[in-house]
Amino acid sequence: MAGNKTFTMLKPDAVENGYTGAILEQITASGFRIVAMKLTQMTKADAEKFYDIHKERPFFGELVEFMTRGPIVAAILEKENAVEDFRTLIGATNPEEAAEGTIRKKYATSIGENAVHGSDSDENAGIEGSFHFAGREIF
Ligand code: RTP
Ligand code: MG
Repeated sequence: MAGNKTFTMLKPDAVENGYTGAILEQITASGFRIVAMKLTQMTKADAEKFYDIHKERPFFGELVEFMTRGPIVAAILEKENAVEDFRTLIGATNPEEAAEGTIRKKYATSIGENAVHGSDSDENAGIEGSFHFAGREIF
């Protein structure tokens, strides 16, 4: 079923700030169906592996530190055109550049602590979903 799933994480800042319910409400109200979900915390090794593509970037250490400092909500979402539509819903990486009404505009703190992750391709959605969930956890 390529093309209709994406993977998301509500990042530690969003969970700490008590935005979990509001963000999930906006996601489901926007037509995404939750097909897998859990509260979990990544280890340093998990985060380094998940963000391997960014390992040469100057913010890598900060990103791993941030993503491991507390629990996240990991979820797989289903909707037609899921990857692209979800990235539209969350808005630009930097909340200052994110469109009005987007999740990052409303709930992100900074470019680093930006409340939510969204997969950037169908291929990565599959890889990232499998990183966090076993087959029997996906409905
Ligand atoms: P994400 O992967 O979390 O959905 O975000 P994205 O595609 O919009 O951004 P990406 O370029 O993939 O960067 C991944 C995450 O790294 C942190 N970041 N910090 N300090 C900085 O300049 C900086 N740039 C990126 C953010 O948490 C970003 O979401
Ligand atoms: Mg990305």
